[in-house]
Amino acid sequence: MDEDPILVERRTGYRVITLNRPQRLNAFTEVMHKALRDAIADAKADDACRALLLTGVGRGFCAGQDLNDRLSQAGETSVLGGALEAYYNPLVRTLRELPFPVVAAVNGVAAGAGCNVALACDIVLAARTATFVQSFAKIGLVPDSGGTWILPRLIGAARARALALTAEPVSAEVAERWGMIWRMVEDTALMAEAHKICQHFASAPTLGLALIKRALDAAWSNDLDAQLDLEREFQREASLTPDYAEGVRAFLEKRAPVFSGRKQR
Ligand code: T3D
Repeated sequence: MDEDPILVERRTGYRVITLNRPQRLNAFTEVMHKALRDAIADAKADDACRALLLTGVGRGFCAGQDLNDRLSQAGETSVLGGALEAYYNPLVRTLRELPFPVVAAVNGVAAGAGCNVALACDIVLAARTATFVQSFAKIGLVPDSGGTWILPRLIGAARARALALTAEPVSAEVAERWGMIWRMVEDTALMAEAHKICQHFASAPTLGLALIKRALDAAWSNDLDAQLDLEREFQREASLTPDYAEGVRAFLEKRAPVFSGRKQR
């Protein structure tokens, strides 16, 4: 029997989803997409889940689409677009819209859609030996899974254009320097660091964090005027959460806050 294409671990206040097709550098199949979609939906539906950690088994994070599924026995390829519509695009939208932070622990090579799925996460940590590759141009394709949108916004037009056109790999060290990711850490420290961040989020003011995610994403298409209005609305919304009241009380009482992350205590 095939191994589970993803592994799910419940930790206190967060979940860990691990891509588990190491023999193919965790490349996506339809089965893996469906399992990932269900696991994320399950995490979203769980009130106790306040962060998500995404990583991979073995020496790869994810090598994008499993290309074995793109060649028929007769050696023909088929017209693409269906899997983007059905799986990749919903995945990227879901990661951005999840009402809690998503941390990617990029343990190894992240290529093609695997790279862009990682970059769609809220906080990207990468092991020193990890690399990021917009590998699409090597096989005549176009960066997808949000790559053409997010990459120039993260690292600027010149670097994004060159990476997309050349498919040159970027080391974790350079990715950090360019602002493509949050931080590079030593390989042996990667998971401990990723868990530490998720543990922090597990007791954070989750509703406020969800508003921060939405505000930052909206800023990319809003003008300043619209963004100022949005900030006012979101601040109003945040101020109605029990976590705001707790945060202020805790500050004034000089103690650590106890955030519920919920609408009501
Ligand atoms: O519907 C649609 O298709 C549209 C959606 C598209 C989304 C996409 O992601 S398109 C881009 C697909 N991905 C790629 O083109 C990346 C292909 N892989 C690579 O370029 C390289 O494997 C890496 C740069 C990622 C890593 O290189 P390296 O030298 O470290 O490892 P390797 O030896 O190439 O790979 C190790 C094994 O994984 C190898 O299998 P083997 O020979 O040991 O049996 C290799 O074939 C397999 N593998 C790696 N990537 C894929 C893969 N098998 C299937 N699909 C892959 N994407």
